[in-house]
Amino acid sequence: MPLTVHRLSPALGAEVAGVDAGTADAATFDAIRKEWLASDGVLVLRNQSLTPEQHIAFSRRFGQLETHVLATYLLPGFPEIYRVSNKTEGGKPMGRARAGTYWHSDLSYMQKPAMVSLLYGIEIPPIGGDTMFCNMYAAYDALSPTMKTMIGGLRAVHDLAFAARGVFANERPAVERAPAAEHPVVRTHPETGRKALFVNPGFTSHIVGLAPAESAALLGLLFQHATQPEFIYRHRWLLHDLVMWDNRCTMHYAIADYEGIGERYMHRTTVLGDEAR
Ligand SMILES: O=C(O)CCC(=O)C(=O)O
Repeated sequence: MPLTVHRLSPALGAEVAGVDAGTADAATFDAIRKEWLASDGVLVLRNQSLTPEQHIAFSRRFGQLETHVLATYLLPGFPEIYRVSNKTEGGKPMGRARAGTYWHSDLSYMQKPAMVSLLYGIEIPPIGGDTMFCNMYAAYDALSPTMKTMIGGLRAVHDLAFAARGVFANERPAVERAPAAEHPVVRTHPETGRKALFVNPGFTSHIVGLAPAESAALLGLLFQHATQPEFIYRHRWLLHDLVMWDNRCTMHYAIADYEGIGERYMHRTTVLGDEAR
């Protein structure tokens, strides 16, 4: 079945209407997957109606699911689902509040970083709570040939304990158990064959073989370059969107600007990918 697809921004992103992820047959799933790869990293399925079981089953069609290291935010009975929310129940958080309020690529601190994350918007505030995505293929392509040569053979360390000093300060015991991983600064996407920058402010602690000041300066330059508005799509959530982002060629940033405005409750699954090469 051909899908009806609309590009959401020149930078990246596309939306598909009229498909039901919960009941998609194999041909529909293949078409969704093809459009996801063609979207440069963000595909939005509108108007979904997914039980946790359906969300998990749809996600498993991409590959093996990961159980998030922050166990307190997992959906009871469904360890594959990580909850992102500003809501509380009986005084306890219903999900991680202010999750991802920094540029990052999911699980880049793991040996096999995430392939795709699938975030389902179950409650959204009337305004605010957008998620920004940046296209790391475009960021790489726009570098000068000399810079591409300079960074081509470099590797960087991604470390959740590094993040623990900042955004994860309240989660220290859990995140400091996670070992660090080393990846190329430029990776080749295993499915599209395109090159993408693969460093992010959230989890990349340093570039291997550079002095600390050199590493900080180069990473700062690459982060500033990658997050230029021209490379960004800002997703304004509609109720029951299922947003699927490719962590191999994008970074994302969740904007925490809705406290006192409304409640936001989301379910996320994460599919493991290959080692970055
Ligand atoms: O809440 C969002 O929009 C995204 C949260 C996030 O960054 C994540 O789940 O990795």
